[in-house]
Amino acid sequence: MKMFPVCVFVCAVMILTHAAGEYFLPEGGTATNQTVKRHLAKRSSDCPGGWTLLRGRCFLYVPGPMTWAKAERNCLSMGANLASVHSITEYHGIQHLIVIASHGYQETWIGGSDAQEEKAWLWTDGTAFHYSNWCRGEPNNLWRNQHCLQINHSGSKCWDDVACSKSRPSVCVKKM
Ligand SMILES: [Ca+2]
Ligand SMILES: [Ca+2]
Repeated sequence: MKMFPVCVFVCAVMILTHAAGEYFLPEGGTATNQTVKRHLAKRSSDCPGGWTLLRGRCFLYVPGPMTWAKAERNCLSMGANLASVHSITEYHGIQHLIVIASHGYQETWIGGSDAQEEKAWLWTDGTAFHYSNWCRGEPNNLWRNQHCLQINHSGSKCWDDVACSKSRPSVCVKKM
């Protein structure tokens, strides 16, 4: 009978230690359901199945060729956008993703477009368009009808503006 209070104390400490280790409870904080839920969500914030984590965002290569608008809508249906790219490292990461999935450097849609205003390139996910990897002489807006961004163009595997009605595989992105 005397052991009972000891056990209660030790067990409580063990449970609390375990809880703190698992859920990163703030010091002196209490394990309200909300706290635990929030920290669990943080811990289980890896990318969904099939998506690849690249520099804090989740990317998915979609092999089925679609027009640019259909590709964006397909990404939207998964809570994502066509991919924005913000550095050479990120671009290489996306290219690697495509090579792994398709065994080649397919010309692929990402989320850049100047359809709203010529030369005013925007990303569909709303992020700033400050990095680019255009091929020499691109974007050239050929026939005044090239407003969508494909990657892996030509031997240099660089960026080209093409007609949005072309069918291409695509890459989606979403936040973790
Ligand atoms: Ca254009
Ligand atoms: Ca072009």
